[in-house]
Amino acid sequence: MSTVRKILLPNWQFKEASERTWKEATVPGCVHTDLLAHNVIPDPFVGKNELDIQWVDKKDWEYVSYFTLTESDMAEERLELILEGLDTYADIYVNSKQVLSTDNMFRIWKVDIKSYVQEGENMLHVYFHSPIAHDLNKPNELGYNLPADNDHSEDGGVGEKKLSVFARKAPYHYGWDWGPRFVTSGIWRNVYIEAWSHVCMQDVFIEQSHVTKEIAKLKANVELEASAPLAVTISIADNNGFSHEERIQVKKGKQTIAIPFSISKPQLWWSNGLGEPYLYHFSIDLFHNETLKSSKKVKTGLRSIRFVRDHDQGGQSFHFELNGVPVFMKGANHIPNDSFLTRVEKEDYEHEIASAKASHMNMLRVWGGGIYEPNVFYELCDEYGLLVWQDFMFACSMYPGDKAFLDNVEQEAIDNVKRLRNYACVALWCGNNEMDSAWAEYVEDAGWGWKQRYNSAQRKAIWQAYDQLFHQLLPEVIRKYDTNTAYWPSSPMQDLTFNQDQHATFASLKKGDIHYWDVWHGQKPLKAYKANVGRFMSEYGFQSFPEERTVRKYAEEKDFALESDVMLHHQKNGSGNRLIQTYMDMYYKEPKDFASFLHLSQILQAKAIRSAVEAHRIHMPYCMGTLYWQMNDCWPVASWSSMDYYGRWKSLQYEMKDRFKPTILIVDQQAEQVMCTVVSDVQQDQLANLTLQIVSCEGQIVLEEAVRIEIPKNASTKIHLVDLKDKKDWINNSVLAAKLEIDESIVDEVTHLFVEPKQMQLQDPNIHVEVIEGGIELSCDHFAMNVWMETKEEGYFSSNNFHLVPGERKQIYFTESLIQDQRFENKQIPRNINVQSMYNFITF
Ligand code: BMA
Repeated sequence: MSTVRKILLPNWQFKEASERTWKEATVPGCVHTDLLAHNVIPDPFVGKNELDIQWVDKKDWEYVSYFTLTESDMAEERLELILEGLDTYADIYVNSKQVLSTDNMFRIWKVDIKSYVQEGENMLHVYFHSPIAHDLNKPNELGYNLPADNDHSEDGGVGEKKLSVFARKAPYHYGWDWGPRFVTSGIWRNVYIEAWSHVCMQDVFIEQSHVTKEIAKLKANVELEASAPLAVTISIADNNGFSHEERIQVKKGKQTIAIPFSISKPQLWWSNGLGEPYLYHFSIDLFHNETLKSSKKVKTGLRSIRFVRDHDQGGQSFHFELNGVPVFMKGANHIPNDSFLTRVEKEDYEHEIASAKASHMNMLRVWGGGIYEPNVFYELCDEYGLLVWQDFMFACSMYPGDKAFLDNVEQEAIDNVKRLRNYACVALWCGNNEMDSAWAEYVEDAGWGWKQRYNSAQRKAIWQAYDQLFHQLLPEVIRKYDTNTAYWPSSPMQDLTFNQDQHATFASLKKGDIHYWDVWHGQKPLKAYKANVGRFMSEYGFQSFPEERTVRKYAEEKDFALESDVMLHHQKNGSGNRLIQTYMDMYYKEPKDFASFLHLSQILQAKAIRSAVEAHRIHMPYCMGTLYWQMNDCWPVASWSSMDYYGRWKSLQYEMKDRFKPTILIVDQQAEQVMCTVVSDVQQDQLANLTLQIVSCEGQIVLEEAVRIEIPKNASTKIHLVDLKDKKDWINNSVLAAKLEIDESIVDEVTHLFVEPKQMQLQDPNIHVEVIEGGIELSCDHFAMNVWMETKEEGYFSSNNFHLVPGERKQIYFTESLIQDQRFENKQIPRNINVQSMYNFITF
């Protein structure tokens, strides 16, 4: 009796259904990347090529693999074909007989093909129906279009028909306000045959019923199938010498066996900033008569996560408690890393997650318009200590509610909850993105104007579908399959009240989470961030352009104008360019050329999000989380991201690395007073020295103060006030340089401008760069605003986009890889460094 074996399927080929010749294919992959590899389509990301390859999604595509089975393969009782991801409408044939038909990209498909195969050569044939042709008639069948504001149906040549909502397929494939429309087809995750006899473990869930530093009470829920009753032994062991064994009589068929066990004095898993994200490596082995029959490995961290929504003075809390500690969440919203998902390698995920860690983040939100990410994403979040807010894949649309659709979604939810529930990082399941507030059932004049498009029967049907899906079906799946993780129906939302208090509106900052878009979409000035702080800010954002190097990947020199066709094509938010320009005029002088404009847009974005983050952190513990929109990009484009498609850090990423530090000083000017506040995420009280200097642009110290302060743990504390009365004459020719020192090391530095940047009297700063032990040191002769360093080689600086005051010496470290070095300790010296500052970017 052998153990369960995996048989891989080799040598894939593909073709368009009406064609004859098969071509080599990559699996996992998709039609677009295979066509690109054969030069059938041009690079989809260059120029306006997107529009020329919309034909791909109107065709059917076929994939085939010839595989060999041996005599011993054939001797197994079961040969289960497992398809971990098919995008999307596919018929699967084994040796020309249909074994399966699929309709959901997010599900895992499994079928026993024993009776269809033979010893020797066999054929697996996957026929993909065009997702567009498949769903084209759905709006007619339903009698109306469902709202789906981001679906670029016109670009796809299907007019008004919003088909994205009918397909259980990544919503962003149909276009978004930062993404192109590429409706892919393909085998996007692994395909293999699992060969076994007698008994096979399908899944092991290590349920964490009760975890404290004294004891972790756990339960291994082992899901297995046996072809006949059998006496087995199941052993559970970890990497620390713990082991536990149980003898069990299994019955014929599928069953789940619960094996309780406990680990005393467990080493807990902590999120970034609070401690080590320690992981246990569990091996679960199933034996029959001393022979190993089936085994599984589960790597997980032991921790308790509580989603706390207690009534309090301010309304109702919205925060996460990790191992009993209330944690302020700092992070961003994550979107898929590519329009073509299988191009995303482990290194790409790791670069993103290492960037998040280097930026002192502790949470990423996997947003509902993308995908349930592959295991590697969550493994890395576990390893790096990043908590995950996990949306189900529904966003900014309303969806059908027929039984077939709901059954399909239920299975999708089960598959993904089971796949992800072992990861220590998963902190919250959330039903959808912005649907509760966009529809706004209980407030007639709230929402995005969707309800009014329908008659009362249609309205009722649409809301009923919503209610069933997000208030019944999904929470029920969580209750059954992931008991210990909380569920939140929609982001943003106040509370599930079934009345007008349910929806998040900007008037209600007292409970629930908030997507604050009055700055940007609502065109309010940046100071509006300060007045609109809720209990948890799960979205807010500000666009910028990627750097010139990245723009050159899609545009040629001749396109280098904001309103050129190509630049506009890579700006998917209709008002985007106008908004960038309007805000830029408010705060900055005119950029001197196109390249400077690109960079100034990044400086502007960093300024905007900095002011939001400071407003949120200053209001801790009233506000207990800030996740800006958005971390990454799926192609090179103007967007709200902090790092571009190539993983290059925009000014914003550096700003976040600075503003998400565990202990920060916030300098806030209101009229003639400047208030200094210290926010600390550190779990101990600290003693510090605060030094304040008012320095003129030429380097003269106008005023100096030093105070000794106490910083309470995990709190925001106002510590010092500077009065600006009578000091008006030097205000646009000097800055406030503040330093916070603990045990003789500087934990934070802030250079505060008393006026808007465009009012500053800038002169050539004459920046000096000196090589020092393991890094470089910068100094200047005249105030240098928004110093920006670039190198030819790809790399990251320990700090960038900072102001430099004459007399100050700033040490900078550099790394070529954040995966190797998130703390910039490897001390690489950047070559060919180019240092500029605001003085170089603007016209005078
Ligand atoms: C948020 C997101 C996305 C969108 C972004 C920018 O609300 O949920 O739908 O891309 O705004 O508009």
